[in-house]
Amino acid sequence: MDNCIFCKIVAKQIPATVLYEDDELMAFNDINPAAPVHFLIIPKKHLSSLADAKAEDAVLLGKMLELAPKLAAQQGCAYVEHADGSKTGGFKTVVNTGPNGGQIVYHLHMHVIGGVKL
Ligand code: D5M
Repeated sequence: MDNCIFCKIVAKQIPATVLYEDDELMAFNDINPAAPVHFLIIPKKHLSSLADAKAEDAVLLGKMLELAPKLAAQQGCAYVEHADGSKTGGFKTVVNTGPNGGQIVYHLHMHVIGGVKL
């Protein structure tokens, strides 16, 4: 997508602090962080929003969800269930969709936010 800022990040045409990259996914820090940890996980393939995802994208969406806790842990936000049953850490995942969902960038992305109690 020519005019998509996240496609430009994927193409390395504009800079980002990249936390993870493979053939299908990329994760980078949000330029306007809402918390000490705030990064975005995107598919490299351009999908405008979650509403544009098709059944064939289900595995890709699953990979985004699976990556979130791994990268969150690397960023110091691991969710831990302790032996005594207590729970610590964790993070928030958000996918804004469309104007009423507060979506600003129309390339599907999952926010991962943490580092404070939200
Ligand atoms: O949020 C879009 C998010 O994308 C918002 O939190 C800012 C972030 N953003 C916008 N441009 C960049 C660049 N260039 N690098 C990193 N992060 C960026 P949403 O409201 O979900 O569409």
